Amino acid sequence: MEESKKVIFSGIQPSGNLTIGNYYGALKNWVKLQDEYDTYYCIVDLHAITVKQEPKELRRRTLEVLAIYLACGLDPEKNTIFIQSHIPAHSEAAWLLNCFTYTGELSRMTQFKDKSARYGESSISAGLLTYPVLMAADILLYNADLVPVGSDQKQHLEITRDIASRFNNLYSPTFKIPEPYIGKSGARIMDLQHPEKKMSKSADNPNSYILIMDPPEVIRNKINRAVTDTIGVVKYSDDQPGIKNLMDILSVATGKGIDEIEREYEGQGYAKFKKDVGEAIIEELLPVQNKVKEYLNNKDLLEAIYTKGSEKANYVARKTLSKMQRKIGFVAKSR
Ligand code: AQP
Repeated sequence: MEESKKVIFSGIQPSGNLTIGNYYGALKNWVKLQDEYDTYYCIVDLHAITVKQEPKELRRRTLEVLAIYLACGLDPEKNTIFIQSHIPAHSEAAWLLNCFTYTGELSRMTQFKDKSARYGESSISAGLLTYPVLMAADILLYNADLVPVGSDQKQHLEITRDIASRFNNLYSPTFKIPEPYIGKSGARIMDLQHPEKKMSKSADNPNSYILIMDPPEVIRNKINRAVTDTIGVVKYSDDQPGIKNLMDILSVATGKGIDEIEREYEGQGYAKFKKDVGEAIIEELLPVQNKVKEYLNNKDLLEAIYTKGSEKANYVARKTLSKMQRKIGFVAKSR
């Protein structure tokens, strides 16, 4: 039975505190996949250090992300949940795959262009350029069939497929070629101050995002300050990107359809609408926040969970890595 399940791999970087973008765009959907698929959910700390991180904060956030995964409903018995840096095969495979990737294709990646523009020439690490190769290693090590990706990550999955095919053609079939997983529900949540950009945990202005751990008062204030327009009608239109985003949020938080929301707020202006969006988020996040706090008070349990996850992940990843090493022509280690 277990063998027939398709494999899914995904992860979130502990590069900042998680936002409702991570919640509605990733976590809430991951939970729905845990019965049907063989799922690997990773906290991708190796990816996080492609930009500067404060060590103490990185450590704190990594455990908090794990607590959030669990609090959102990911069951450690059903999913392999682990911390990326605990599995040396990720770094080793990434090096090998680096040698089958062209610098030209890496420098064309939109995320690299965006982040390098943001952090300035002198502080762009080589890791930021080779980030997609590490992501390819993450996915290919577990023979993932499917990778849930937001539209911003599509390019990285494409390059993973290219690298895998290149390796397979050069040697012999080694890697499964992964497909994007497009969920039935799930939304792209936009920046509350600049709704033309996606909501990002590393945005400079805290009013741009709502954190999963933001207290109710903060959530109310941030929604109140969210940019709207002077049209004054709750309508799902590209001319009203701020309102459109808030409608998407209300829809994923309550399960109401967009048409239903338009009808409900017809002729009412924005005040009541914004209030309801804030309350819907609070209602959904409060139980999650309480569970996160409980998990964070039980560090032994967190340690037991990531240790168990890394044992399974390590077994699978090492097997793929050995296969890669053998095909490339490395001399096998004596046992
Ligand atoms: N705004 C969003 N809307 C929908 N989905 C989102 N995701 C992130 N932001 C949104 C989804 O969360 C998963 C993991 O994201 P990540 O943290 O690994 O990287 P990211 O996409 O680069 O997220 P951030 O918040 O923008 O991180 P920083 O600021 O550190 O670069 C993915 O499945 C992603 O689609």
